[in-house]
Amino acid sequence: MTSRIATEVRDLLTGLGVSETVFTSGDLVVSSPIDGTEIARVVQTAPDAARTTIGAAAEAFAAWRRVPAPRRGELVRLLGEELRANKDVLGRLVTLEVGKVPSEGLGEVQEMIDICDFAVGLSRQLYGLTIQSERPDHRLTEQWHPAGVVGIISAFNFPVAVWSWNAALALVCGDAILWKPSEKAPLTALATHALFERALARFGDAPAGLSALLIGGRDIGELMVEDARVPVVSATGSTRMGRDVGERVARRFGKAILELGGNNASIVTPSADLDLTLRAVAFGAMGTAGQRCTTLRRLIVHEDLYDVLVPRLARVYETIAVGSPVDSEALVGPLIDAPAFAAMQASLDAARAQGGIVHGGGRVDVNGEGSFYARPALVEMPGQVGPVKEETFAPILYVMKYRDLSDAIAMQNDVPQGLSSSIFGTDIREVEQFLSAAGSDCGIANVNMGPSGAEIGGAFGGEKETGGGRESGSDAWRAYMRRQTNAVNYGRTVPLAQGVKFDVG
Ligand code: UN1
Repeated sequence: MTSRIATEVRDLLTGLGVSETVFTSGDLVVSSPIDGTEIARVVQTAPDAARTTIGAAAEAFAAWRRVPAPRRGELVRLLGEELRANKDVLGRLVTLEVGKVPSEGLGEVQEMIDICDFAVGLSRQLYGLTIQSERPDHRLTEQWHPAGVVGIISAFNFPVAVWSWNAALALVCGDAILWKPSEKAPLTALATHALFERALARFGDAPAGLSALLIGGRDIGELMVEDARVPVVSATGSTRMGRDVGERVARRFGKAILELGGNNASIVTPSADLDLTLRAVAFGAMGTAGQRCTTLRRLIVHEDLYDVLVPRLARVYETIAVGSPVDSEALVGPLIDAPAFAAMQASLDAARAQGGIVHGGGRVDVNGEGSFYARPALVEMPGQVGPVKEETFAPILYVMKYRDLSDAIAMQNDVPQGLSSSIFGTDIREVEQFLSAAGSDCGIANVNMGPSGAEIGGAFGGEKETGGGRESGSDAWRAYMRRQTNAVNYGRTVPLAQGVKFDVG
């Protein structure tokens, strides 16, 4: 029997022009986490077809790199227009396929629109440098050229926005793109690509093969990772996956942009505004059902505040609405699948074994056996031990005490991951210590907000096991181009650098 979610998904996808065969006659089974029902069977890309697609992308690149960048920006501007016009449809599909509550589904599409706007502006920039030459009548410059085919591997939790961060930049930078979406979220990828194809049709003369989807499991991703025709691979997902991708891409001297695990902490100092802190912590730790790389997972609270803040927080955890994103106004939707729920329970058991006091965390029956909803868990921990140092992709917030800010910062940094972090406080000395070179070691460090929910304007990514890549705003575009230094002699002699003489008379 076709579920009501399957019917809605079918109507939305066909409305965008995706052929029904593509998502009903394959063997990649997709279920909605909302009620666990099967919603599609997507056709996977065969390995041979994937190799041909990579070849076509390489050919498209050869043409696209010669198109002036502002003209390339026009394609991304049209993509942004399609996304604006179809924000509701794509946002709804994000909700249906991965279970995000409506405002977060729509927010994800807004993030795509924002990066398109940003990239359009960039298409008239992509600045190089001029450098003063030490030689007379010489000019020294640096310019940026397109890098080649960019392979994008994305995760289920931001099934479309992370693609757009990479795609919008890569396209204006003159690259061709390939996209291997998460096996758990191929439908939103099909929808996004249909919108991209509309933009292409309106654009008119983009080379065939400029962008393609590679749908399937790990083996299809590996084809891209191993292929020297793909000089840049941008991968979002687990540290385990990223270590493998990074090593393989490096072995063939390709470049990897890695955005991997986070184990993000916030420090609550004595000068914090507690009402603000409470709201920000709630969104940071429970938003997206704890399934963001940037989710707040560790709260390090000054001992003088602990007995005030933690009971207030526990009340929010007890009362926050957990429920279906389509049938309720709940702020916390489902976990993606059964393994995610099992991992959450395993971490809670491990925390208990280490002396943790667990509030919440149990299963909430919303739509029966096949779907996995959980009450977010607040866990008081005696110290930073066991599961606290791991990333469990679920709504678990470990709370710990500190006395000196330096100890709190050391604790915040004492995990393998280095994506995001934040401090709550109004004492400028404490805040600046946290932001200083001896402060947070993460790629993102915020003040009076949680670690998640970044705008696209800043560079996004993190250090240590988070992988070191940067995507999205600021100068992240450079990773999608290759740098070339140009020295030009416009004189009539051959003066050598460093005063070297080589006079052949
Ligand atoms: C992710 O979880 O992979 O900063 C990306 C945020 C979002 C992006 C998260 N803008 O939380």
